[in-house]
Amino acid sequence: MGFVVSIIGIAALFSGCSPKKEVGGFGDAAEKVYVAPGSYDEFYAFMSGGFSGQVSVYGLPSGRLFRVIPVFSVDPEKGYGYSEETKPLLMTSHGFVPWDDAHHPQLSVTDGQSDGRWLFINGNNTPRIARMDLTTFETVETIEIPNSGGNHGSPFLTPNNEYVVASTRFSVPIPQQDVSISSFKENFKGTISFISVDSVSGRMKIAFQILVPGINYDLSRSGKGPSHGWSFFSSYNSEQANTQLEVNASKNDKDFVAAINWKLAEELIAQGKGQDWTASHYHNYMDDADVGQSEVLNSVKVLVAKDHPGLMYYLPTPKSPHGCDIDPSGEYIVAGGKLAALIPVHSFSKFKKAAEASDFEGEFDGIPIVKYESVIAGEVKDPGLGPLHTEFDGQGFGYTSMFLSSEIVKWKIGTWEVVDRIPTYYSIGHLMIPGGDTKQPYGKYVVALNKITKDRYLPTGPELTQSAQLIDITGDKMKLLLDFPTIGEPHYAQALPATMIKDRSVRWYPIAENKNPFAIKAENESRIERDGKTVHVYMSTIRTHFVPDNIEGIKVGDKVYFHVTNLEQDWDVPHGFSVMGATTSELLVMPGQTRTLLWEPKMAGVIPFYCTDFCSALHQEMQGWIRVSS
Ligand SMILES: [Cu+2]
Repeated sequence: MGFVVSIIGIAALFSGCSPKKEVGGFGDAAEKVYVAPGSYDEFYAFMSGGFSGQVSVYGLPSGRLFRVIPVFSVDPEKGYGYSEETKPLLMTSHGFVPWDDAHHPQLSVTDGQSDGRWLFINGNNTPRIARMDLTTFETVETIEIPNSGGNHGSPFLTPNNEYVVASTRFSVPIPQQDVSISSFKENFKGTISFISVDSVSGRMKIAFQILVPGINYDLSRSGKGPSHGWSFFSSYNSEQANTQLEVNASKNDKDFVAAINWKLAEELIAQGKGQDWTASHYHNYMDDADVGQSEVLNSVKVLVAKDHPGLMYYLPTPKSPHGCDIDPSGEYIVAGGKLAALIPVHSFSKFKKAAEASDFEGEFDGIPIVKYESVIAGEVKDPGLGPLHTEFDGQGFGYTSMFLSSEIVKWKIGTWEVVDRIPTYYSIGHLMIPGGDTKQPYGKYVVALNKITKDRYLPTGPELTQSAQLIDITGDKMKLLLDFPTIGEPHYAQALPATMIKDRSVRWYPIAENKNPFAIKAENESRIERDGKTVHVYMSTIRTHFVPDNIEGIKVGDKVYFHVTNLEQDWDVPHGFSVMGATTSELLVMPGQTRTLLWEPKMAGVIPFYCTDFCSALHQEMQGWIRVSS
């Protein structure tokens, strides 16, 4: 007896010493996420960097970080937003804005399935949408959205990339005007923007905007299958409060899911029913020469929703809904009522019938409200606290994130019964199943995108990393496999099978096809040209030298443009370039590419420059000098 007691005593002593009890994980979890050296991950996951303004690219199931794609933020690692070629991508009507809050990566789709061509993401703060090319993993286009106050419900694609859809989170006076904030109900409006995507080039253009009642539009999905042609948006603050929203926007028992018939909107625009509104906005894109261009557009076509019967309806939805997700069949619209004690699921076919029969319970600011009982398909009862977002596994189940009770809840489509739940650590926002918003999800995993990691990792001062958690959904019970840290806020993510894009990855740019106006195709084309106080240095770089490497004749007060062309034609051999005192960043130049650094010498002397990206055994010898005279 004494022996047993002492064993327990020792065990208690040891557990008392250990920093914490392990939570989650199971026997063969390590094996399931282990990707052996030299082997590839099965999925690419694209995660938003939230307030970092970037997108990060991870492998699943390993959770390894492969690349950070700068989107709305300047990035010294890649020279993005610093080189003359990429600066134009960050131009807006407010000037050069080198930051944004990026939330919802969205993979391009064909017939409702990921097609692996592009990735879109929203900038919340200064309303913008960006497009990345998945052959190069680079941002190639940004477009500003006018008549918007906060681009949160964005960019949710229609099933064939017809449109990137974006809604206004914060209603504001539209067009902007100097009015009292307390005149919210009279003067504040929202917009829903449909941005067309060219099917070949991917180029975006604001096709039309719809002016909608002034409430907060939060998240969106576009219909598919039977609901193709419609887009759905969760909304809150139907109270139209303008102060202390935590109380005043939570009073109504129900807010809405807004349904927009975009096929009808297209017809109305074609019939000339759109109003031309003055709305200055920037459209920035990398041109055929791989040089950023900015164009300023001055008007948009606007449809006023309440003037066009059939264009917009409200579906009553308890209670301050946040997420708005469509199941793979396109029949069910799931809204996460963040303050609701259940998950309401609307039926598209019931909604359509009710709309056609004018089965309304009233209207809100001129928009008909369909009767709740007439559109609801079912309610998932007692799901947990704070339902937010839902994704689908393609096997007949929905998975909903529960912010307040920090868990994922699995429920059955049709019976609406909860069949499983698993804790997350902690405070999950979005969740992601590879293809979980498409017609045919790939399933296999659900990734929890968490806000808080207290006591989960080694501490790093007052701020801890945010995290993602990989959960196996192949069996009846969800199983936690892995925690991994993320960049910025992993707000939302999308994933697709690696095979869809791996073999299409660009390895280098053919030098013969380099159309940059300042490119050189061989070392013997390198030269220095002066035009008044502007100097153009046409420079080549190849392992392991620059040409020219001795530059004389530069004067204090000159503007010196270094146009550096990387002549390498080999995979994974970028070169870097930087000059002492450069006030921006380095250049990072891909094989076959040209990038330009602007340098303004402030003092006489001999100034060194060098390659910043370790490229070979003689990388340290890759350097030169610039003589600056007063
Ligand atoms: Cu080098």
